[in-house]
This record gives sequence, C-alpha cells and structure tokens, in this order.
Amino acid sequence: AILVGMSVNGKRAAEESMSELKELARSAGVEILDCIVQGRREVDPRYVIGRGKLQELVLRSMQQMATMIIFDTDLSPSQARHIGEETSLKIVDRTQLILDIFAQRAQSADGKLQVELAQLKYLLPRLSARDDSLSRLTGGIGGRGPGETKLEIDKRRVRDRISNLEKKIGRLSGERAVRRRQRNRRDLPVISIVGYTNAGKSTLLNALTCSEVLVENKLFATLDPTSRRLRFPRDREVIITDTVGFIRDLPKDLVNAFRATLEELLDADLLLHVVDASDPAFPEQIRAVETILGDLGLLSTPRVLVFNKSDRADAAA
Ligand SMILES: Nc1nc2c(ncn2[C@@H]2O[C@H](COP(=O)(O)OP(=O)(O)OP(=O)(O)O)[C@@H](O)[C@H]2O)c(=O)[nH]1
Ligand SMILES: [Mg+2]
Repeated sequence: AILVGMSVNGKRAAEESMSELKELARSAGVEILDCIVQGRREVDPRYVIGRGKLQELVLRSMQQMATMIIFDTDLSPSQARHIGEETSLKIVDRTQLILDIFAQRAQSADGKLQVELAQLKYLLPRLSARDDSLSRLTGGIGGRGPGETKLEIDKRRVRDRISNLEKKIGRLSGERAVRRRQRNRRDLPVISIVGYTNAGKSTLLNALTCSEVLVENKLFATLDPTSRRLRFPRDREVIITDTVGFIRDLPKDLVNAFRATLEELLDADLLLHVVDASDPAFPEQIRAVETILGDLGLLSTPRVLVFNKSDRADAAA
C-alpha cells in the first residue's frame, strides 16, 4: 500500500499523524511501499489531495505495484467514490484501517459482535452513496417489492443485521451489569488500566498480577477486558482490569459498539492512565485519552498518570 497524508495543520502534526498511520498499517499486516505527505491549504472536496496529485499517485502506485492507497484522513462516502472512480486501486481511510485491525483481533464472541456492528455502520452510508443515481432512477416509480433493486435489498439486509446486533449487544451489556453488581457486592475495590494503544497497559497488568495476557508491539493487541485479582501484602484485595486501548479520533461507531465493554470502566474506583513516555507525541496522546474519558463520563474518577517505557524515554528525547 501507499500511505497518503495531508498537512493542513502544519508539518509536525502531519508527520506525527503519518508515523501513527504507519503503525496502524503495520499492525494490520499491510506492506508499506511508500508514504506521501502533501501540503495543501485545504482538503479538496472531491479528491481530498486534488485531481492532479491523485493522477500522479496512480502512476506511482503502478511503478511500485501497489494495490491499495491508505488515506490518513477520513473520507466521506462521496470522496471515497470519486477517488475510487479515478483509480482502480483499493481505497482505504484511517477509520477503515482501524476497523480492520479490530476485526482481525476480535477473539471473543462479544468482541466479534461489536466489531461487526461498527463495520456495518460504516458500510451503510457508503452503500447508499454508490447507489445515488440508481435510487434516483428507481425511486420515481414508487415501487418496492418485486421491482426492488439489489442494492436496496442489500441495504435492508445490512439494516436488519445492525438492529439484530444492537439487540444482542444490549443483552450483553445487561449481563455484564449483573456480573458487575455481583462483584461489587463482594466489595472489592476496582482499579482499571486505561491509556493510549500500545502504551504498555497489558504489560502493567501482567507485572502487577503475574499473569500472562497477550502483550504485543502492535496497536490494539487487547480488545476484550481482562480482570485479575491483586492481593496486597496486608491481605487487602483489589480487582484490576485491563481494557482496549484508545487512539486519537477513535471512530465514533467503534466507541459506541464497544460501549458494553467500556462500561466496565464506570465501576472503577481508580483509573491508572498508562502513558508511553518514549513516544514524542505523548502529550497529545494524554489529551486524546482524556477526551475519550470525558466522552465516557469518567473524568470524576480518581486518576493516576503512569509514565511507562521510561527506560526508552531518554533515547527518544
Ligand atoms: N521498552 C519498554 N517497552 C515496554 C515497556 N512496557 C511495555 N513495553 C512494550 O510495549 C509494547 C506494547 O505493550 P502492551 O502491554 O501490549 O501495550 P498495551 O497498552 O496493552 O497495548 P494495546 O493492548 O495494543 O492497546 C510491547 O512490545 C511491550 O513489550 C517498558 O516499560 N519499556
Ligand atoms: Mg493490551
């Protein structure tokens, strides 16, 4: 794939964003052939990077045998369509890439349901955008039923599946609430580990509780929350929970889909916010995590910042 970024907010921001996109691509198992950051005063409404630049990009992709272009911005349904029409390459945006990683990682039944819901929600408006001219043509007849087009059927199927998934996830969140209440009755304090993806949350859980949950140098290694008991020397016991990592501009459908698992955080008596101190972008990452915590209504929970990877922090500075 060729990665394409835009620097509308200055060069530094674009470069940091591009290095994160590289990490995302790597985590998704995509081979990166080239990275391009284009300086533009504003986003081209139709082709994002401008038509001339896009044609240049198509040439370059042929030389490098790339089959995919990954945009570091989110493409509107119509931009994706226009760019797709102009090239014969697979066009992927940042949200799609994140959804793809989640889909590859989802292990548990719960995780799979939640990812599928987010993917379908992303897909739905894109089905209708492509269908634009078609629905205008067929709409006038006022016919449904036998005259229904394939795309309309597809759309209806997707919608049915979405409401089906939402019901299942709703039940799930009910079950989790019951489980949490039982746990709370046992009156053990709950500590939740939160933080930017790849900051070292699972590593911390393992270190504190001598467990062996999956640790990987990839983004979004953890999707499903894991709880462990931690006994302090003087017989005090707490429950400690590892959660899915956050990222800047986390797709909203994904946050909503993962609400069931993120609700676990509501019970936390203390949040450990793990920070990768060796990443030059860590201040932005702290802010991104705090924004998401705010969206989840968690800013009143006591929080401790944990600066991790301090062993590498000096090398980075
Ligand atoms: N150098 C260094 N590496 C660390 C440290 N802590 C964790 N890592 C590495 O950082 C990578 C990510 O660690 P994880 O524990 O999987 O991170 P996470 O926050 O759980 O990540 P996600 O679940 O993907 O969001 C792994 O390769 C760890 O070995 C540390 O203190 N120093
Ligand atoms: Mg993890």
